[in-house]
Amino acid sequence: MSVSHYRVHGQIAVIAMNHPPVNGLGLALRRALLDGLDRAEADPAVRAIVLIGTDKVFSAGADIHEFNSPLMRAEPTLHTLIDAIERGTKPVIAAIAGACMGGGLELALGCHFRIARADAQIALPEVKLGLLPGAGGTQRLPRAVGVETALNLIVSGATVPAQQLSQTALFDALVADDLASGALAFAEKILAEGIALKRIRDLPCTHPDAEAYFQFARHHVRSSAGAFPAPLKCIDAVAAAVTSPTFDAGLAAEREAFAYLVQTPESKALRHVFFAERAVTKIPDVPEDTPTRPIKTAAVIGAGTMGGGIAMTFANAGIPVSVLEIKAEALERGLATIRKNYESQVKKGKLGADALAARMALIQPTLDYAHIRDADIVIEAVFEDMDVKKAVFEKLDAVMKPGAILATNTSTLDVNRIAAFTTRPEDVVGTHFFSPANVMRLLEIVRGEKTAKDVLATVMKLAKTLKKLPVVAGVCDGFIGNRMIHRYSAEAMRMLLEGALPQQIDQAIERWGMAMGPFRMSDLAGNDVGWLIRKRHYAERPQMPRAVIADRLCERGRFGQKTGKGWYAYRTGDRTAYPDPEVEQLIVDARREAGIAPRRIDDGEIVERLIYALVNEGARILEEGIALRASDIDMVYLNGYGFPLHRGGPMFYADTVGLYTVARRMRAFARQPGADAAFWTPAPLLERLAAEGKTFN
Ligand code: 3H9
Repeated sequence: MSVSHYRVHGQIAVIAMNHPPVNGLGLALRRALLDGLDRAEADPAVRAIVLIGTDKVFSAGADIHEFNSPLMRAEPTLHTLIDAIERGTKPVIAAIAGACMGGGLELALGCHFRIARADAQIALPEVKLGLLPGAGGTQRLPRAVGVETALNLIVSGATVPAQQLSQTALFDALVADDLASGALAFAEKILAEGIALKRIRDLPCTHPDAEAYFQFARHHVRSSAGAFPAPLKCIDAVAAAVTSPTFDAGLAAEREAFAYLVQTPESKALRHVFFAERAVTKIPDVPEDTPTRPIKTAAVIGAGTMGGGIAMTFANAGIPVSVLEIKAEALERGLATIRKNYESQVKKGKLGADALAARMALIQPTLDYAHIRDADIVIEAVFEDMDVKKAVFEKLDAVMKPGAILATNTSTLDVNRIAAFTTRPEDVVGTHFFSPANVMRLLEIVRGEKTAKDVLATVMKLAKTLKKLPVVAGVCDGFIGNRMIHRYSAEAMRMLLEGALPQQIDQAIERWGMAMGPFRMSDLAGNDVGWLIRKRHYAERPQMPRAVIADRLCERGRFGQKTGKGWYAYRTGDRTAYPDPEVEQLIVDARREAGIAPRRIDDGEIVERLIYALVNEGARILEEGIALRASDIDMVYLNGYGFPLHRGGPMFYADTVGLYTVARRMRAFARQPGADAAFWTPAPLLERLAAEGKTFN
C-alpha cells in the first residue's frame, strides 16, 4: 500500500499522508513526500501544494523505531525534506487534523502556511523520549509562538489543542469542518491574493530579558529533570534560537544536541518504555477484538488497606462499588480510612469537597453477601491465607450472578487452587493491586489455567478505565513482581551476613536510582508481610534455609514503620529511618553464629548483586512463560517497585550492560567464598542469549 497519495485539483496538488498507524515519518514516507513535492514543483500546471494527513493524525513525528537504526540518517532525512519544502518556490500549506506531534509539527513548521482544525493536537513531545525536537522545532516554534510559550511546550512535551495557539503565527486559519475542502479554499485564496511565501526561519526570535529568563528556566528545570539530560538540552537549544547569529547556526546547535541525546542510555530507556507500554496490553491468543463483559458495578471483599484502596480506585473511575466485611467494626474502620484518605486529598487541594461526597456516595458498605450478588466483578482482598480464601470463594460461587467475574487480589497464592474452590473457574482471575491501590499504577493480571479469554480481555479493558497499567502474569508463587523481589531481598539479607549494614545497602541502591532500598521498603510495607510468606514457605519446604536476621527482627515485633521499629528506628510523626544499634547487634550475632568473618562490600557490588538477582529470576519467569515478554517485566518494576525510569527496567538494564557481562558477573559471585552457587547460576535463558550475543528485549 502506498504511504501517500498525490492528486491534482485544478492548480493545486494535494499530497496526502496515509501511513498507518500514525503517519510516522520513516524513510518510506519521507521519500514519498519528497517525490510528491518534486513532482509538484516540476508541474507547471501546479501553483500551490497542500500537505495533509488523515482525520485522526497529521503525523506523530519521526518513526521512533528508526532511532536504533541507520535508517534515520538515510536520505532524504527529515531535515532534507523540511529544507526542500521551505526553499520551494510554490506555496506549501500544511492542513492539520488530529495529532501533529514532534517531527510532524516540525514538518508543518517548515511549510509556508498552516491551517488546522481547532481540536488538532499539537505537541513537541520529544523530551518524553529523552530527546529534543531535532528537525528545527526548537528554532522555528519560538519564532512562531514566542520564546516562552515554545519553551514551555518543548520542556514539558505537553499536548495542546490548536485552538490554544490560534492567535500566533503558527496558524494562518482554523477550519471548522471539512479540512480538505478548507485547505483547497485557503490555497485558492492565497493564489488569488498573490500572498508571498512565508518562511518561519525569516521571523525574528527575541526575548526582552533572555539571559535572566533562561537562567530562571534552567534553575526551575534542573530540580525536576533528575537523571535526564534532555530538559536542560531543550533549554539550551531554545536559547540558541535567540542568541545564535543566524538561523542555521541555531539549527546546527539543535542537531548536535539531538545527536548527543539520541544515543544516551536515558533516551534509549524512555524509547523502550514507550513501546513496552503499548506492547503490554497485547496478549497473543486473546485478539484485541475479543468481546468483553460489561462492568457497571463492582464489589470488594475486605475493607482493610488493600480492599479500601481498591474500592477508592473504582469510585475514582465513577464505578459504584460495594465493600463487604464480616464484622461491623471492621467495616466502619475501613470506611473511615477511605474517608480520611479522601479528606487528606481535599486538604492538599487534589480533590474538591463535592468530589469527595460524590466518591463516598459510590462506595456502599455492606455486611451481607446478598447485597453484592449482582455486581459485575467482585474482588477478594481478604487475609492472605488459603483457608480464608476458600471460604470466600465458595461463598461467592454460591451467591454471585452467572457471568460475574470473580477476582482475587492475592499477591502470592495459587490462583488455580482458588479457582478450583468454585464451580466456575473460567470466571476466576487474579487482579493483584499494589499498595496504596488507589495510587500505584501497576496491576498484575494473573491468568489462571482456566481463566476465560473474555474474562481476561474484560479485566485488561477495566484496568484502562481504572487508569492502571495491566501486566499479564501466569500462576506461580509471587507472580512476576513478588517472585523477583523475593530473590532481591534474599540477596540483601545475604549481604548483611557477609558484612554490609541495612543503611549501606539502602543508600547504595537508592543512589543508583531505586526509589527505596530493600530495608526501608520492607519497613514501609510491614516486615510481618514477608514473615508470613516465609513461614508458609518453611512449612512447605522444611529444608529451605532460614532468613535468620529477618525472622528475629519479627520475633521482636519490629514490623517496621507501623510499630516504630523495624530495620531502622522511627520517631513519632517522623518517617526518617534512623540506624539502630540493636539491629546492628542482631546482625553481628547472626554472623558470628554462622561463622562468617565480615568483609567490606563496596557499593558497586551491592548494586550488581541486587539487580542481577532480579534479572536472573526475571529470566526464569520469562522462560517459563509466566511473563509474556521481557518488557512486561520491566513494566512491573517501573510501575510497582520504584525502579528508576532512566534505567528502563531490570531486563532492559541487563541488556544495556550486555548479557555476557551479566552472566560472567553472576559466575564470579558464585565463586566467592561461602556463596550460594545455585543462586548465582545464570538462568538457562540468560546463558543462551549471552552465548548468542542477544538481548532479552
Ligand atoms: C521525533 O519526532 C524526533 C524529531 O524531532 C527529530 C527527528 C530527526 N513512531 O499511542 P498509540 C505507534 S520523535 C513509531 O497506541 P493513540 C505505537 O507504537 C517522535 N511508532 O495510539 C502504536 O503501535 P502498535 C515524537 C509510533 O491513538 C501505534 O502507533 N512523537 C509513533 O493512543 C498507535 O499508538 C511522539 O513522541 C512514532 N512516532 O495515540 C509521539 N507514535 O499499534 C508519540 C505512535 O504497534 N505518539 N506509534 O502498538 C503518541 O504520542 C501517540 O501514539 C499518539 C496516538 C498520540 C500519536
